[in-house]
Amino acid sequence: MTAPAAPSVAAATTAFERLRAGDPAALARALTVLETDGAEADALRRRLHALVGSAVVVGVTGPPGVGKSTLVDAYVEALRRRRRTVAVLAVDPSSPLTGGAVLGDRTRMGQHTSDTGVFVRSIASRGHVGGLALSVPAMLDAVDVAGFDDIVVEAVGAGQSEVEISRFADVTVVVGAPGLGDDVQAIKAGILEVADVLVVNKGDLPLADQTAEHLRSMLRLRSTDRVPDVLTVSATERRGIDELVDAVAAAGRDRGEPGAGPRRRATELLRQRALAEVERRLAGDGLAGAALADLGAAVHRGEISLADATEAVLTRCAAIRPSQPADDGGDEPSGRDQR
Ligand SMILES: Nc1nc2c(ncn2[C@@H]2O[C@H](COP(=O)(O)OP(=O)(O)OP(=O)(O)O)[C@@H](O)[C@H]2O)c(=O)[nH]1
Ligand SMILES: [Mg+2]
Repeated sequence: MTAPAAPSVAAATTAFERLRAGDPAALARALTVLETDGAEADALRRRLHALVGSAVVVGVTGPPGVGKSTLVDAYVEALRRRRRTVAVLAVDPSSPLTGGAVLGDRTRMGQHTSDTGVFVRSIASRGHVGGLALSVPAMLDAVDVAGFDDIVVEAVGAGQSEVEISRFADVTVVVGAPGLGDDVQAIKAGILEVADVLVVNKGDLPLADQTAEHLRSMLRLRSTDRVPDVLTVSATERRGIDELVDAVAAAGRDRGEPGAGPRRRATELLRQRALAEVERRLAGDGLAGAALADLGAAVHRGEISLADATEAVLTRCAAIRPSQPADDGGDEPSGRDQR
């Protein structure tokens, strides 16, 4: 039996059609829908997944203050000279409660506001309890459908977001600055691992070349085959930016056959959803939450191995029906309940 289309599905269909027609207001609204993640988001995501595939997603990350935003601005300029359209999603960790930062200031993108080939959007990472990955991959799909050639995601390298970014970007650019060379912990090993291209920005300052050399020697110590390029650039003086565009394009060519990026984003979305859902079920005081406490006690008493207890917890989680069923619901009987 087919239920009549829910209002959310009708709204998502309209949103999708306007998006595909390249309406910037529709894109802004679609991103809000996806970020807020209600019933309409689910319906919209389904439509988006079927059609994405041509935009190159570049993740730009690195410690605070190294010049990521200035670099992204210069990068956008260089892409526009090559007649490529570009959307920038800036992940902003600042708190909306303390006023945060003004978008134009934060992203340094003010000069592009009248250019229809550039779209800028800020994403407040504070609202994303389960991490950015719960909504950003779908937002990237929306921008992709809207027809942009390139998508740049800027994320401050604080917490998890830098590594998260690399999971749904086609190319990950890690930015550092001179002075970090002596204390390379500032660019943590975890970030180096995800870099496709490493940039030492502020190349106009002393020690930039030493920092780049330092990074190169660190990279040579690793046992992986994939050795990222290390480029020295100056975002403020617009030096080395075309080389960066070329390096990103070269790295992007290795990203797999068409559709690989969107598939990876969908997979990442699924992975994060599944993890968040397990968290949610364990946090409740229903079956899974109680099972967690009971099994924890049994592990403590040595009655069950940690591995077996883990399996048991996951089994309990799987037995709980979601409180918000997926959009089509399937035809499973609604037998089990949480209480
Ligand atoms: N000398 C020099 N300064 C730069 C360069 N690029 C950026 N800066 C300066 O570095 C400071 C930080 O720049 P942002 O672009 O805001 O750095 P960010 O990494 O985006 O900072 P967060 O978003 O706060 O992490 C600003 O004062 C910039 O003017 C550069 O190439 N050379
Ligand atoms: Mg910034």
